Amino acid sequence: MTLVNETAPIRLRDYRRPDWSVEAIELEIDLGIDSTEVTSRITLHGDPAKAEPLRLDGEELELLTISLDGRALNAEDYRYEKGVLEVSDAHGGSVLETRVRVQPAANTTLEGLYLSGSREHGFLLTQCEAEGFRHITFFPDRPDVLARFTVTLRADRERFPVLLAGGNPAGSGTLADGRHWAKFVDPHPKPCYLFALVAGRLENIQRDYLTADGREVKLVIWSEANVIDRCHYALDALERCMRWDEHKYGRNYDLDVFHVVATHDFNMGAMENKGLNIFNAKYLLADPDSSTDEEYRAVEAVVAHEYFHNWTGNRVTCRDWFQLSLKEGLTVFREQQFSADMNSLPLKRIEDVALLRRTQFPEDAGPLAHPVRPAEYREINNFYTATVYEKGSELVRMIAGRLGQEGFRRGMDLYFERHDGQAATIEHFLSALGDANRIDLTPYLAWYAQAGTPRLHAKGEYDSARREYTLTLSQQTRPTPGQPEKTPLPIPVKLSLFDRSGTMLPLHLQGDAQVDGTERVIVLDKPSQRFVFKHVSAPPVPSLLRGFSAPVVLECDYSPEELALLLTHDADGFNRWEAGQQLAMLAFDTSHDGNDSAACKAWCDALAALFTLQTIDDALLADLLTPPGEIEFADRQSEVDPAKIHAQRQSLQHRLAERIGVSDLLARYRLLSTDSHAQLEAASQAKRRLKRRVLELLVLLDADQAHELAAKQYDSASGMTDRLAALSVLVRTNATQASAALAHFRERYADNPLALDKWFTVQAQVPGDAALAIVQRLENDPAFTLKNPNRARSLFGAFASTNPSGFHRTDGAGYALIAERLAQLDALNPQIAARLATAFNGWQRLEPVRRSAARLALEGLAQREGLSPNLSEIVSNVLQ
Ligand code: 0A1
Ligand code: ZN
Repeated sequence: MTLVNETAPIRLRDYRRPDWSVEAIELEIDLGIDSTEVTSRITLHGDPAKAEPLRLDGEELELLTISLDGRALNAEDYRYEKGVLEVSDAHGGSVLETRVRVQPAANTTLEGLYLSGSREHGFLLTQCEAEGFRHITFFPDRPDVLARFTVTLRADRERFPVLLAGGNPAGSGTLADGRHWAKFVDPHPKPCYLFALVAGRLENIQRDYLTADGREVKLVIWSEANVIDRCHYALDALERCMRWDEHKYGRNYDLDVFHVVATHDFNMGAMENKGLNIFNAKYLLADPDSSTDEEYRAVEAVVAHEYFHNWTGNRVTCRDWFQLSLKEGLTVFREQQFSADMNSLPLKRIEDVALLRRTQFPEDAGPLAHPVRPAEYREINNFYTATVYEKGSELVRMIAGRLGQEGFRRGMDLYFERHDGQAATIEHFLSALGDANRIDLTPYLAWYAQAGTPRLHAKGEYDSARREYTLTLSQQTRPTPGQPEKTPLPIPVKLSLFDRSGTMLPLHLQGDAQVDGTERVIVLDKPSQRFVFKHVSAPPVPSLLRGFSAPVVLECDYSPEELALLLTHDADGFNRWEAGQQLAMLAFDTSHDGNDSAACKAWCDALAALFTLQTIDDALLADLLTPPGEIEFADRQSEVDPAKIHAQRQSLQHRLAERIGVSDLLARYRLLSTDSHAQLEAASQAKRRLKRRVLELLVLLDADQAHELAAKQYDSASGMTDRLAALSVLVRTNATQASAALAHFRERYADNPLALDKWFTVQAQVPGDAALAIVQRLENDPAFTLKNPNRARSLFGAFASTNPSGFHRTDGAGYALIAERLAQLDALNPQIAARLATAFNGWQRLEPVRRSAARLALEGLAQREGLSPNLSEIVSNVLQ
């Protein structure tokens, strides 16, 4: 099967420094919904010796006028075709002025300048990362061209009372005909992907902030009037993360104002534009009535993520888009540290590792696998992936662990000192961290260059005569597309040894002069290595990869008893959870046709004991009681039957519920229900989390009773967490009470799109064959639209990417529906279509019937005329 993909890939090894630099850009923008005129004056510097003609990027721009150093250019002086404006006579020191027209309201891609909301009430905004600026004006649209931006916005005052751009305000005033203007100057040179503007009728909340180095800053959050009351939590979170960055990394904010704007129409989570962050409303608005506890945490995390970019991304930016993880992996890591500090370290680690396994491991194991620093791409927007973000963060974490807290801070200080104001590479980052600590970190570069999740095999042998324990570690990474051969990587393995009573043993590694605590890191950097521990008096149980010290799959022949011991005794919450996950995997692999294996028994017994003990934090207990997800189980199988996986996982949970027993579950549910206020305190959140889990177990044993409780919980819930948990149990288990609750929810949240998204999602996640008809009914709901990314994701994304037993029908109707909608979506918004298409990742490992149905749908899609480069790249890669 060949798919025509005419564009040649862009390769990392072809990188060349820009021929032209831009000292400054002055923009004058006359805003209108249908037509906006952009005048740009750029001061260029080029090396006259090189004599390359000036080439600027520009997509779908209507060129009105063009002049060089004040002289209007003739048709023979320039050429504009295929997204490039070439000007023949430019020389070092030239000023090029262009005037172009763009059409915001007609722009459905949500890239460049576009309209959010309706023509009457909506507002204008921009999204430039990665290559959106070329949809606004002509410019060298690459991150290694940094320029000083001066921006003047002009618009009708009545229709666009608020005018915002990045940088510091530098004046505003009135014009004739009811128009007004506002000017902004950004003192920090920046790449054009960090440019932003916003214009419309917006309200704000604000607060004064004094930075640690004494700058008075205005923090302002903007949104449409009807949701401005839901922005307070984000403003608090912003202040918290600013303080944290000052304290933890010594980084201060560097402009006089920091604007944050919420929009319902956004392709991604949020965007770190310098001084003017723009957020998907989903990650900015929060209130107890319509946001769950998880959503509160997500708002805090994303606000922090975007703010942290001001240093890791903006002050030090990326030389080219291959270095994307330089800013993203590092910023995700910083956000994870912050969230752990604000909430709970083990819970955050559990959440992040579970996310990595659910999203990044499957990516790394299939046709879309790519290194954290890819070597080539066609469409850069397709590389905002779990690998670049989440695995990238794990790499930073490994390195930070190697350097220790102080060493990492020293390294980061040197990184900022050396590269502030520059466009840097992963090599620069590793050199700074290494140099500050006199350590050679270049071996870690291989992690950035090699795709695939390494398998770490561990085997322990105890020699009672010598009282020695030998741990043999070996590593292997399977081939990935374009990378048949793999090299061994440095894998830091944090470990402890436990005796059979659950006590940690002192560690005396052969070669060390003495005992070195009860937890330490050993580094495997060869295909295989032996580590000998001395003075071990009895066969120990190793606790390996503590805190998930490296992003690998651990293969270790634990017995069920050994895992149960760790699940019961490990003092570290994360490792306790991890032991439970491994034990559940073992139980899953060994229990068939209702026969409980030893592993299943051990898992249920250990959890039932922890359940009654009541000494563990409620939230951690909720996580312990949750087996790995269906996607994680599927990831380990060579021939996947999603319906079977769903059934087997359900039966595992059924066993657990039985082992705990109805009466204990009920008693605990009642106990947890006494705290019914939707408070944000950790203890209240933890109760809600456990209550949901208990209800989910209860419904497996006694559906009628659980449905009654759920219906009551739905009616009396004081916040969204309890309400949605109850609704989800009712809907997923087909309760008679479900339809009334759904109707109520629909009505109650008719004017709240973020809440309504959840209404679509719970229904799209009904397991099994019932899901398809539900999805088909819902797409005809008047509130459904493909034009809004959140809404499209809430239905089709939830169905195709998070409901394996619903999407992967044997008749292929799930695939056919999604393929059809992908084609429609692609015509509106290629970025969103391409992302949804990744739901097909892994189809090659489906059992034969589903596999051929999936192939048919994908090939049909591939053959359609006029697919965007975004979608066709994903479809052709997935099909390989
Ligand atoms: N840099 C943003 C992510 C982002 C990427 C692309 C976008 O538009 C195509 C928008 C946002 C972040 O990491 O938060
Ligand atoms: Zn980011």
